[in-house]
Amino acid sequence: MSKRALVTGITGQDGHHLAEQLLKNGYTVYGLIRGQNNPKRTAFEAAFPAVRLLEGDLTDPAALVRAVEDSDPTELYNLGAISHVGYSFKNPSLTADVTGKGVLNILEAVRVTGRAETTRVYQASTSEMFGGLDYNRPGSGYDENSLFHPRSPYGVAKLYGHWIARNYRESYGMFVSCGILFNHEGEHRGPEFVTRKITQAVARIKLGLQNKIVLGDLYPKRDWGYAGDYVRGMWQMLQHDEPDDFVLATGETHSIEDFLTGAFAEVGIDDWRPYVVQDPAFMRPAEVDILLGNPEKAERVLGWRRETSFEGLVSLMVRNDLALEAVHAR
Ligand code: NAP
Ligand code: F7E
Repeated sequence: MSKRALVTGITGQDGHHLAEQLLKNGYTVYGLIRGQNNPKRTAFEAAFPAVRLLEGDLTDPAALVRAVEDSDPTELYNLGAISHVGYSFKNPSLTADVTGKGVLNILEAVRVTGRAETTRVYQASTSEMFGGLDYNRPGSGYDENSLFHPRSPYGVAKLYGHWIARNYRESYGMFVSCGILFNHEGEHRGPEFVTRKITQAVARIKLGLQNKIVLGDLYPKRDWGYAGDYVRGMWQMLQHDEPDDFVLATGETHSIEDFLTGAFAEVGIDDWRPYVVQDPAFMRPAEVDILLGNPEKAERVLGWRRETSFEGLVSLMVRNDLALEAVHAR
């Protein structure tokens, strides 16, 4: 049987890794692209000439119906979202429309086109739904049964997406699986996220192109893994016999200070403090203090394993940015 995947958010970090993996697995891959002149289109088309791009926005139900009809997907990966937590505080209504109601729009597009029984759907849920507060923080890490307490408009919108996905599974018998993914990073991470912001700055400092890096809070802890490992887990969820929810995480947590230490050490700098300035502009009205996930279920049921360590991730990202920034240093 021919395998066809429709990926929303294909121009994002995970979309890049997933497109690579699906093409390798023999899928015909369709990607949703938005905007009348999306500047990422040219670069994406050059990197992935085999991917068929379809126009559409998650807030436009008719466009989603067209995209589903045109691609007739056996698998649909809903990765599209406003995904930046800080930005979601400044644009809460837009975040609700895209990250929350967009999930409903995509599920409806599958259902009203008569594909409820034939298209398997992956919903990109997130550890931000847990909130990282003391009262609901299990020692062994958050798992599929932990309490939710989202701490941002992004987390709240994602929780709506998570529950509407579960509701379509229960109401219409649709194969909809939610991956509750903890932070995952890599060479395609957007520069607005803290890990990439640090590795780009470290590379530029090493090459004499920049002196300082301006950050917000440094104490929060995250369970950081490598995006390439996590998209493999998304695919495994849709190959499983039953739709279900799965946490993907490393089971380790590190502070931003730990990330700074590792990234600066990679270029031979022992003390990062002289290079870092803190600015409240990068702090959030409510912070998620600590995230730690427990991937036991995904490991046991799906056979998922993460292959890249925290140290390997930091090193990979710094080396990637050193190579990219070296062009500007010449
Ligand atoms: P990302 O790099 O920010 O990519 C987001 C994608 O969504 C981009 O392709 C973006 O398109 C698209 N998008 C934004 N608004 C849209 C709209 N109105 N209609 C259609 N598409 C829209 O995010 P990511 O890191 O790859 O994450 C993928 C998904 O997993 C997201 O849903 C994110 O919330 C979730 N997630 C991520 C993590 C993580 O640590 N990375 C963890 C848990 C869950 P443009 O390129 O045109 O802007
Ligand atoms: O922040 C702190 C910030 O923006 C991490 C998204 O993929 O993962 C991601 O959300 C931490 C926070 O990621 C800066 O306050 C300090 O404590 O890299 P981030 P995030 O908020 O954890 C989850 C799982 C998702 O689902 C999201 O889509 O770093 N921080 N200084 C900073 N953060 C940023 N961005 N920039 C700073 O200058």
